[in-house]
Amino acid sequence: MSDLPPRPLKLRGSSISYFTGKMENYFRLKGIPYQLEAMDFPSEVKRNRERVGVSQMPVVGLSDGRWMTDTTKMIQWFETEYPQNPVVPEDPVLAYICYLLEDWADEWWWRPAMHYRWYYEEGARFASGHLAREVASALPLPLFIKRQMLRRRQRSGYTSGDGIAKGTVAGVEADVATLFVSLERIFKSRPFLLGDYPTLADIGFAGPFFRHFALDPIPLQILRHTAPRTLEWVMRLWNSNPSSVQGLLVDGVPDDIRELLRHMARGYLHYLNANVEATKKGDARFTATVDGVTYRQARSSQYRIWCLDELRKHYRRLTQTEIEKGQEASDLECLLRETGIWESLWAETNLPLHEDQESRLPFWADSKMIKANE
Ligand SMILES: N[C@@H](CCC(=O)N[C@@H](CS)C(=O)NCC(=O)O)C(=O)O
Repeated sequence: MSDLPPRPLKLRGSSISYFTGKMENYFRLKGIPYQLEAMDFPSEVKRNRERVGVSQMPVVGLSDGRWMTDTTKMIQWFETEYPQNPVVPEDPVLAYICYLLEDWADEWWWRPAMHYRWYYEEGARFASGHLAREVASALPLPLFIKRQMLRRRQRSGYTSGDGIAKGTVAGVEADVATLFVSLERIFKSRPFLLGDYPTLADIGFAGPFFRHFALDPIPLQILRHTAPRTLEWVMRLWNSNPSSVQGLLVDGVPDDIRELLRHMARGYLHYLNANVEATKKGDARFTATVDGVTYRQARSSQYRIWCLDELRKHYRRLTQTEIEKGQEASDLECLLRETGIWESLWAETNLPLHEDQESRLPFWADSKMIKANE
């Protein structure tokens, strides 16, 4: 078992960033010391491209001088380096639920989180001021210009420029409200998503919640009034450390988790397949109706093709033993069929992946989640 790093790791990002917050929750849970440093725009954009292939936050600097990116793959790497108190449960069904929920949290809830931050004046005022001072302080421009630039960049990259038009807003917000209802139901019966202590599923959901829904003025107000238990969970997770890993995980898959999986199947997985279709056709943008909400001119993402492939690979790896034993259908397959995940997971044939795409992660990324206007 390796010892924890002797010196704090460098975590370069922003104190209000989605994925920086996810990584911090992970490091705290594992007791891995880190130092959060503000990423410096624009000077670090070029440096990060040279170091890790893309410019995105966070990046993590190891004491041997190597740099890493992509929270999903970084967490997998740290789990092999520091295997004590693993965040992925041993049980293959729960392990797979973790991979599903992490991916859903990373790739689907990003857009609503950005929506709440940048659509409403309260959120945009807070975040543009914070980011202008934190990560763009070296940019030689007046503060109000930097704030305007940030608003425009984030909106055109991630909200109005990624499928959210005026007519989409109600649907996006209803989707978030449905998630809050499901989470309240879960936290009524246990402290973390899968039981008495946090797993990768909680870490994944730290992305949208810790630095967005539970920080930005509008969703925070909604959480206070409609989902106070979920708000408590955000802080319970943040306040966790290796000694919190005690007690039991759920025995079997509770109905409340099945409900989340159904929600994911009719929404995110459907979107992932529309993204595959668009990418196959070479379309940079596509329109898709997902769970009753029409996203027009959403950006297609090469990275998310890889995400779907990763979900398939995890499934195959986790069910290897059952397959070798000649068992007809694994317990996991039954769960995935019942919740509607199965069909969408395998619907697309010949995923349009690039050769060896993302195979060098977490030390080198071939593509970004989605491209913002830079
Ligand atoms: N899949 C990546 C996503 C990282 C990411 O997209 N981070 C956002 C900020 S929270 C970012 O840097 N976006 C790039 C940009 O805005 O140019 C991860 O898990 O680390």
